[in-house]
Amino acid sequence: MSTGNLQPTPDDRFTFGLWTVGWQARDPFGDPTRPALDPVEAVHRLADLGAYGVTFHDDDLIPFGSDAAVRRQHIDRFRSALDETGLVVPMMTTNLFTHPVFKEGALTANDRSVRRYAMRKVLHNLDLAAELGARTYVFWGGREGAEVDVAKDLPSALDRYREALDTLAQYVVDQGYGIRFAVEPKPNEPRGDIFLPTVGHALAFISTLEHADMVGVNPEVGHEQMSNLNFVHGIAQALWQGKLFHIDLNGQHGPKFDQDLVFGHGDLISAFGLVDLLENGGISGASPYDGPRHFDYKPLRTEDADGVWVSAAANMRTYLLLKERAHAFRADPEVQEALAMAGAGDLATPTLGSGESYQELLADSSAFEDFDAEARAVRGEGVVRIDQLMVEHLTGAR
Ligand SMILES: [Mn+2]
Repeated sequence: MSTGNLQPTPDDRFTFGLWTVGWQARDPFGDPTRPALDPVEAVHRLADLGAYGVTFHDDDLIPFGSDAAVRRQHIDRFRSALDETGLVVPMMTTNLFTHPVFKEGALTANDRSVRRYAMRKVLHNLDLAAELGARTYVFWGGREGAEVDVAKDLPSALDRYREALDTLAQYVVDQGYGIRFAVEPKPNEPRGDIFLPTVGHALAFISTLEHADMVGVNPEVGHEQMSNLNFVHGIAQALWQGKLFHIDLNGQHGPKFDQDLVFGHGDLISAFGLVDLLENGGISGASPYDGPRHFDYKPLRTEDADGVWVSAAANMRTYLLLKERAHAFRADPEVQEALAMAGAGDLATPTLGSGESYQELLADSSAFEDFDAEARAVRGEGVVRIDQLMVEHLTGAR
């Protein structure tokens, strides 16, 4: 096994949320284990580690309730740190979940005044997103959901969600901001159940929007795995539909609370498949994702400040290791032979011939009347050999 250069550079387009390295490790059962982190220090430390950019919720940078002068002070010193380091802000988002006013929902709260307040909070932060050059604006509706289904008019909640995104998208169009929206699915936590719980739900919802063309998804590894879903399949479909506008990379050990582990520190084989898909397009080699590789993780509560930066570096190093391993896997002649034996590349060939319709298919006796299903069924498909070759590349045995 050979490893190339594993030092991250801005060309790798690694980005981190301010709330990730800045997480003080307060959980439902325990107090913080780390002091607050100045966003300016976060920018410098991430730049030193080779990151490309930072992302944030409005309240990560500007404390909730700040007046205009204080708000501007926070923005200006953050902007200076960006200018000093060259870090960019490719994505921003709104905190519509921490303040108690959002306890019953934000854009989908029963209380219309809360909904109007939430929309204004987004509009305000969209102006800052444009000012800082963000290209993607994420909507994670952590409080958009319910614990008591009979206390919520569920179809109306989806109406109000759509109304909000239609209105906010119109604002972006009218202002000429050139920002795209990305809906982030999550099945539960903090709400008992959250609306738009999976990539599939989000894609279906987006198709109903007035500005559907400017709305995609921001899937997170752990969020899909919390639902026991295959994240690689979800990403493949989002890419296939041209809707992978952003991605949140982290780790998760199956269906349980949202662990937000370092990328690759959960299901490593799934992480390999994901990086292979993002970097190589999988077997087909079709258009890989070209957006930021964004880490949305939480440094373990066991770690001190030094451990935060060890974990930040670990996300990037793991991604680069998997990228290197995926390239080696694809380049291995034995892998290529095994894939050819399994006919993996044949799936890209259309089932009907050029110009063929169902009439020709009906007339083709070799397709049905003379097709020997019993004989075909006897042949092995050769998939396990490919799985083992992948594991050997992943473990450094090849
Ligand atoms: Mn998460």
